[in-house]
Amino acid sequence: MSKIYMFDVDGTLTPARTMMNEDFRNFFLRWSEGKQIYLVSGSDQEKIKQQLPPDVMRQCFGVYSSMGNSYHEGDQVIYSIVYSPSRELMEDLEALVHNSEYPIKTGHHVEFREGMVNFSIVGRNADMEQRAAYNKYDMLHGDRAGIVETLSHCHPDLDFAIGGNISIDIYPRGHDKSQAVRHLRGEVGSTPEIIFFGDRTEAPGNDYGIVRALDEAPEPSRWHAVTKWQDTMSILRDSYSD
Ligand code: M1P
Repeated sequence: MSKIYMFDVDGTLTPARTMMNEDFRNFFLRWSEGKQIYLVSGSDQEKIKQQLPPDVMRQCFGVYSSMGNSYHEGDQVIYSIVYSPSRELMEDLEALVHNSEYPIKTGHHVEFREGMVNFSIVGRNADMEQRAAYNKYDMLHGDRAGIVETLSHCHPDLDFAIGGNISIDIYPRGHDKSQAVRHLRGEVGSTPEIIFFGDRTEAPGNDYGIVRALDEAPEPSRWHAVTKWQDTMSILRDSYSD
């Protein structure tokens, strides 16, 4: 085996929290035949399965979810890391929601996942319209970047990363997507080339940890920064069709 392909999900294979496009699904099924594919997402396993059809999931040898804090092969959980956020962090998140000038708060602001929490000012109950409105506000005001900066100062033991359209992933320092690369290298026991696709490859994006790990590792690797699934599809078709 000469190449391993790793894909982020939201923003890379699908729009955030949205089903995979049907044309891309058909292309991906053909393209991935005989290839070694892994997913590495900030999302949990359940959300990934809502967005990627079962036939696409079956093409994936393994799925690193919750920033690589959990790993599945098919329905089998291979590992899952436990994390309990501190009372101080929970109070800070509550205060941020309370004091935010953003007017729409839909509830479910903190979601507990394996090894991490996901935090959102508008709340994970937001519908698509509310998600789009918050995302527009965030792009205009840098809301999430400001929150990441504030929280990073108060909690130096934690990492805060932006992924998707409305939320921030929070986890113990270093427990980012680089875990997937380290685990995979250990499992495979050889040095195949890793090729990664992600949409948040710049700090504080939640793909930054994995691309940094790939750049620093002595083993061969490549990564591609995309902004939407169409970019991923074009790169796969143009550069990895063999
Ligand atoms: O992969 C990062 C995040 O992508 C989506 O984020 P949002 O809800 O902010 O659009 C979600 O899948 C989220 O769970 C995930 O952490």
